[in-house]
Amino acid sequence: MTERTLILVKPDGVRRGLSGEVLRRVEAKGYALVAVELRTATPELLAEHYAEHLGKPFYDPLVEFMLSGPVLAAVAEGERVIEGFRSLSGATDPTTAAPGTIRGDLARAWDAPVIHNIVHGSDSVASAEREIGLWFPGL
Ligand code: DAT
Ligand code: MG
Repeated sequence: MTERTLILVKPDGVRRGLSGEVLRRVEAKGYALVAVELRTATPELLAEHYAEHLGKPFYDPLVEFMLSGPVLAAVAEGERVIEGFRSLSGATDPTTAAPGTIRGDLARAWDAPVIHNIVHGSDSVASAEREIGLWFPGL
């Protein structure tokens, strides 16, 4: 089924100049970019985006990290792209994310209270619809 997913290159990825590398991998895999925009998040947007993590020990550091610089927000489209981009991203913990994945190739553990892992990708059809609506209300 053709789907859309929300992709964020997080502030660590933008700072390190990896936005193009992430988009390159998405396009090389065969997904189409529907929207791409460099944005600065707001506390209100992140409170909605990360609502599922409210109350967890890493929640405040996560929001602070996501506000630490611009993010590249993108929407990609394709057959099973939600699952496909999660597969391209690799596991949440970049130390053990498989080589060949974005996180496995490009990130490692940092001495920080929150994991820095370069990208966000929606994890289900419901999350993708919700997150695209938050970041790109015009789509
Ligand atoms: P993912 O981004 O792989 O979907 P998630 O939704 O569980 O992972 O968590 C959102 C982000 O929060 C994740 O990309 C990095 C950070 N994070 C998750 N679990 C963490 C933990 N145990 N300690 C520190 N940061 C964490
Ligand atoms: Mg998640």
